[in-house]
Amino acid sequence: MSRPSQKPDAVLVGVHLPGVTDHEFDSSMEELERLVSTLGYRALVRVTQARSHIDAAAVLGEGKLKELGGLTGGDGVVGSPAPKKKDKARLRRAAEEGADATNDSDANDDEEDREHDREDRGDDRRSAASEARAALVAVDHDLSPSQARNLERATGARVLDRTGVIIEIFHRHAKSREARLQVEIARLAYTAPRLRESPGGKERQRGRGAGEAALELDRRKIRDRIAELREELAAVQRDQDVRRAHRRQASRVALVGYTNAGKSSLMRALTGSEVYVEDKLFATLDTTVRVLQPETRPRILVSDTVGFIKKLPHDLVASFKSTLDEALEASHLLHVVDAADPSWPSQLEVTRDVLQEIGAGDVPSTLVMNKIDRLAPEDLHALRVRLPHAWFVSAHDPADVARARDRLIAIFDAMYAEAEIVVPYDRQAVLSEMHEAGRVADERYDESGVTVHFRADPETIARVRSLLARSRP
Ligand SMILES: Nc1nc2c(ncn2[C@@H]2O[C@H](COP(=O)(O)OP(=O)(O)OP(=O)(O)O)[C@@H](O)[C@H]2O)c(=O)[nH]1
Ligand SMILES: [Mg+2]
Repeated sequence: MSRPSQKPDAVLVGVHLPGVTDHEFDSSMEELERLVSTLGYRALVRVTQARSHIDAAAVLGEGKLKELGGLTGGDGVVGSPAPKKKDKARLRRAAEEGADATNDSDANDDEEDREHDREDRGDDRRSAASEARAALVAVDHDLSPSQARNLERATGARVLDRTGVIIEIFHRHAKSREARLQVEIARLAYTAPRLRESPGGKERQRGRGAGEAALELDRRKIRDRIAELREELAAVQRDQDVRRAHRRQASRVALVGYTNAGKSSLMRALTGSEVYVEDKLFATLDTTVRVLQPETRPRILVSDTVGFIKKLPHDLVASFKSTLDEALEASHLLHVVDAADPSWPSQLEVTRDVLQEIGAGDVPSTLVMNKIDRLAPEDLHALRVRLPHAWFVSAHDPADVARARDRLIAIFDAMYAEAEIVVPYDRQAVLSEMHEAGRVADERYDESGVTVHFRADPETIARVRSLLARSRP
């Protein structure tokens, strides 16, 4: 299936609703553009329309829909016949791969259709490679299954809403077992309600029981699968809890913030590690933990976390909560903001909202305005006046990073308490643990043991005391 070369790879669709400012609308479309290019689409065009409401049938009004159809090779009319068999098979394959949960909805699909689909399958596989770059229509509003179906028919293209795009990105980028399981759960939860109008599902392809019965079977299978995945996830997380427990005594800081703010870059700079940095949305989908370098006593652990985004699908928020548990356990958050992005205030707000939602709203935090190398001096000055308590850094500037490190150490230092502790001679293992977990000074030796001046966070002091108390005869 060859594609005329003038066709764009993807079309971004947005309706400018009343009450939405030009800036809000533009930055939302820009973000959708970045999301879609993260998926690998290159030639992008926008089809936007100012309208009092989102059209119930196909989002856009008639004229605009025609324009859209012209760009993608469809006829741009609601009520167009279903996509050709090959297209349908492609769409279904995408759905089965989890690449796309929003499309290929067809309530009227009948047994005869399915027969044809089945016959066409071998053919479709052969053409899969050439179809890989088929056009995408990405819509910046949530689509109902019927809107997705209508748009698909009018455009002859694959249709995704923002949620669908985000889920696909997560699906492609998740690396660790935990992240993969979480994405799969979110994806299935997103697919299940849309099944009503979908002809997908391998079970029905086998033709056993049509209609409702088959639909029920699909739904039950999805529910069972989700339950299975949740169990697997719980096991993986138990493992991680054990690992986390080992780290618990350390001082922790988590880098949180909107996607692409520069969290991983800052993490890299602070810890000298090779975490994944890319100018893409959601480059980081797993939490990584590294030691602040050069090492301090006690050591300070830094976690990098998944970035937030507006309209993050609720299921993903819920399922990524555990990825963010690392952050929740931190005693301090560095909230990283891309100061060079004019949308930073709304990105800041989104991050705060999501933190609140996952129960991290009360963790003390510092605002870190990043990428100041991209700001004009007068803009930087205005920001400094506006945000007197924020840190202003460029993750690319070693002097800024060194300063951030010092301030971070000072924050933890202020949380530490001090105590005189006597460690009996037969408990030297505790003493070496204290050296790991805090600062030990003034060692004085007498008959009862070593008396030290110990500086560490209050929990560590309490833990050391109870360790020593336990050994008393
Ligand atoms: N000019 C400039 N670019 C920066 C700075 N910090 C990060 N970047 C760039 O911004 C892009 C995103 O950086 P990342 O560190 O991957 O951002 P992130 O917050 O980890 O993003 P996600 O993992 O996607 O949430 C990369 O291209 C970085 O090189 C900075 O201080 N100045
Ligand atoms: Mg990152």
